Amino acid sequence: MAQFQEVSKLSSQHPKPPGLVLQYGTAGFRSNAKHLDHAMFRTGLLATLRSKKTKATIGVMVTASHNPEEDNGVKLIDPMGNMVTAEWEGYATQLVNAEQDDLLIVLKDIIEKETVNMSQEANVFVGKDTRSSSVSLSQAVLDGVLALSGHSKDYGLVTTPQLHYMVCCQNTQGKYGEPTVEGYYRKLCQLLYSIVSLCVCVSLFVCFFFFFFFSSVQHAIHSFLPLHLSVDGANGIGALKLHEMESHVKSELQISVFNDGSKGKLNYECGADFVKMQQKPPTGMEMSPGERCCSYDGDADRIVYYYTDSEGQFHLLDGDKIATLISTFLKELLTQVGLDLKIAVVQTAYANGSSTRYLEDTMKVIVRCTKTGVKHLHHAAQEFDIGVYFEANGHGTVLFSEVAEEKIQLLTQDPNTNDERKRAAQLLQNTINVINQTVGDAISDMLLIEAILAIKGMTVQQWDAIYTDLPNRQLKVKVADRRVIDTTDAERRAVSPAGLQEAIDSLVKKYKLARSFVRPSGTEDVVRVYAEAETQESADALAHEVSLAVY
Ligand code: 16G
Ligand code: ZN
Repeated sequence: MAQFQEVSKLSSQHPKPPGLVLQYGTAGFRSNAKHLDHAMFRTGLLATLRSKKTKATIGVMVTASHNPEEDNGVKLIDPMGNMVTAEWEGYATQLVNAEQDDLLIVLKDIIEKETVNMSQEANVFVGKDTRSSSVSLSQAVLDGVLALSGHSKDYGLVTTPQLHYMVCCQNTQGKYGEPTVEGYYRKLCQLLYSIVSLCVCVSLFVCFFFFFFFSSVQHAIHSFLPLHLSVDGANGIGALKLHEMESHVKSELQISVFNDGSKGKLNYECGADFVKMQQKPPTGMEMSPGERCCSYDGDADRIVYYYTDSEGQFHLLDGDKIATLISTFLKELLTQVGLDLKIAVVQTAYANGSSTRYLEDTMKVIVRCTKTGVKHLHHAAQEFDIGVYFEANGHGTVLFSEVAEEKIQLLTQDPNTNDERKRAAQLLQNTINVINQTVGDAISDMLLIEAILAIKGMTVQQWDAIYTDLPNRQLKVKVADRRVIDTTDAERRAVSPAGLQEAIDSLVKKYKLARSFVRPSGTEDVVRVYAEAETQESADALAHEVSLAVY
């Protein structure tokens, strides 16, 4: 077939280094950019097949997120903006690892197994981050789509969540929004305006209720507008996009962008991963005591907040604190509207023990723990009316079931609902719209957090004080073969090698409020060790002792 001749011809321009093996993991394919040209071309092929199979638009994002500038990676996005299924992850690994002469055999095998109708049209959206290698690598993806006569749309420089959003908009015929970057800003920012204006209404209402004078009402309005925030853009795509968005929110939110890529290197001593792992501010950021700051990662799907206090002490508000703020806000609104919707928070084993205790014991919210990796959290969150999921590293979002969305929308239109209830329903409705439900999104999460803080009249210090994190430490250990470690119970217990869990258990017993686990990394050739305890010294010592037990 002519189609396959084109694949042969173009694939010879993107040859596979013989013997190289890559694995499609939680972050897609990720490696040094030098090894990825063939993987990109072949991911373009597979995206085209997936599009034919699903009769929908598929996304391909070229990024290595928080990895160093020299690395790159690629990830497929399914029609509703989700990650691809496990089966197709398997096909991706098979196709990318096929030696040059076997490529067509493996390709035809996938077509046959999935009964792909090759005469079906295919559409693929492609996006890339700011890495210098992303230019040629995204071209390789486009070549792959072309080789199977698929249509492609190159969005160029976009954040990962923006591309997820475009794919979802396209496949829902605009129901989710308009599949353009401008449409994305308009959707997200308009909601900030209305959330803030509703907040003004709430302030007016509260002030009226307490018989405050008009002047104090004015004060209440002006005391939080515009909001001020310093953002570390990790010298990546997030910084570019914040500059693009600035004009949309000028009078509501003033953003000072640091590490915007004009001087520094991508993710180098900056970005959400650096700040979370090092528990210190990024370089290149000017911070005054008490000032609210946040960091994005290299593809802007993660966010963490922080501030320094008057003594210069650094305080981190990670994904757990964000999940707590958002779920508390949503739970309060649900109580106000009187809707009986099941809300849950989904975390991983990395969630700080204090956050889990606070959510379960004080907030009385259902908490679920899943394996690391967004798809696991996303999947678990789908089981509830409202599922708030966040990894401690700052990747997360909120999912609303169709039933929840319908009930909330009905309330906003119900003529028999009183004003206070209607306002709360309207806030819920606006919250739904500001959230990127396809995947964690630093820009969307930031706009929501800023709105919540404004509505609650809360400072970053008050948010931080909701609960106190247990001191913790993460270490990585290099071992001969990390796959000998197998885990169960959402990665909280090791089942192999024999004796390891017993060793961890007896070490944990030595410390107060202690917990520790080990798991093989899905993105690096290391074993990760996590420990928390009553004091930083204990957490450090426990992490060290557990890492010795791993050898
Ligand atoms: C990937 C995952 C992230 C997870 C991280 C863990 C996605 C989109 N990303 O970046 O959620 O926290 O891997 O890395 O799923 P690790 O396995 O090396 O600890
Ligand atoms: Zn990322």
